Amino acid sequence: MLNADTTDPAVLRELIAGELAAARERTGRLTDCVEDDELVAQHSPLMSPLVWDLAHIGNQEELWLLRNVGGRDPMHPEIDPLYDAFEHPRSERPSLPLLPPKEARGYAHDVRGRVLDLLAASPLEGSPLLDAGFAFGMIVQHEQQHDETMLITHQLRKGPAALTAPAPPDHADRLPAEVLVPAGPFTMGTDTEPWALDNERPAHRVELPAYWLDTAPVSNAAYQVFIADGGYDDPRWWTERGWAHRQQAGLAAPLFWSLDGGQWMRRRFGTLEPVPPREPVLHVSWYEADAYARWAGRRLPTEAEWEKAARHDPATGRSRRFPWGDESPTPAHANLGQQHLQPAPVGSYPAGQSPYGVRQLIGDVWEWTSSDFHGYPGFRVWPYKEYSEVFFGPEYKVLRGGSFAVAPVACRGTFRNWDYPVRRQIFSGFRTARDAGEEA
Ligand code: AVJ
Ligand code: FE
Repeated sequence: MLNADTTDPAVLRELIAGELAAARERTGRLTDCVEDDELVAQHSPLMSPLVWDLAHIGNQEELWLLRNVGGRDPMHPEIDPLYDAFEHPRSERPSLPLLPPKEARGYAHDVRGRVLDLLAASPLEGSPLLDAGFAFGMIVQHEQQHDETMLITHQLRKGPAALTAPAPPDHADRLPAEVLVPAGPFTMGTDTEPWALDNERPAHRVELPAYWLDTAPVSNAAYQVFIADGGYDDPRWWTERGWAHRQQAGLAAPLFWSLDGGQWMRRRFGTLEPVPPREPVLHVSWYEADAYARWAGRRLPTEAEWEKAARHDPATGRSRRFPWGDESPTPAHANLGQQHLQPAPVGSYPAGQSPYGVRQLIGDVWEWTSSDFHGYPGFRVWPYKEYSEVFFGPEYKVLRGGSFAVAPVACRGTFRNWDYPVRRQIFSGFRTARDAGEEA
């Protein structure tokens, strides 16, 4: 994977080609495992038909790499509006005259062939879009992000399992429940990560008071205590909006959970199974995460608290790319890349822990933070305002750290995701925090 020292264009070209191939391999796995009727069907009004994602991936790649970088003419200008995410909301997409599966695959394949020719001839420097292969990196991350979106569609899909994967390794340790992060400044965001997206920039100093942070994400077992204690029925734990939503949506447990006798069950990619007590809780909304934290006498961490715990190295005062250091993720560090279709038990991944001893910040489950999605001080749109800026504001909450569904190339200590506080079809969990106050 790319880092700031990768400057040799031949090395960079090979790396980009590898990342493009890896993304397409994943896209293939997600779309070759079901019949055409399932590719064109809408499995949930929250999601596009899989065949839309497929052609949209090709269309964005054509737009940014062939047209903007390569200066080529549009291949099929008439289809552009169909695949513009801002022209048609997801709920409308099944009624559009979309490319059928064979044509969608063919289009993405044609684009890719031309992109590989372009890459072979590109100096990968000389303009902001080309420097360090940024536009290629952005497109690789875009495809991988849609691969996560498509995995969410698979989770929402009814019917028997289409995807399988081995369980993650179970190396969970018994650890202290929380760690203390002492007061002090740290560097949030980045100026040096070559493929960082606009909302991760610029690097800036943030001063934080001391706080305690959960060593690992909140487990299903812990969450079940909240349920059993009547947490869903007690408005004291919920914000006003959260309570209104809980009432109106009839929330009583995480999405995909059901009670069978006294046993909580969950549906996971087409299989009904007992809820595993030691796994991080998954498929909860921000409102549920926030209510749990309040019930536990705690709160969600701010985005800055999450990032300091994940990146700050107290020995050097520097912020690093990942909790374990600057090296790219390996399977020993984190549960990423859809290698396993579920999170690992809480307390896993000793090699991935941060200097403060915090585990599973990267991978496993996206973690809700208390923060609204805003640009950092000095934010500049790059290269288009529809990636981040149009979403800035109080309606969206920030999630950090990536899930088992996120590719390493689209995951780092600075990466920011966002969604509405009601959403829970995403691979979302959380951990809690509290002020350290006088004791620190
Ligand atoms: C960053 C995950 C919120 O899926 O809406 C994909 C990523 N942007 N295509 C999304 C994205 C354009 C985005 N998230
Ligand atoms: Fe997209």
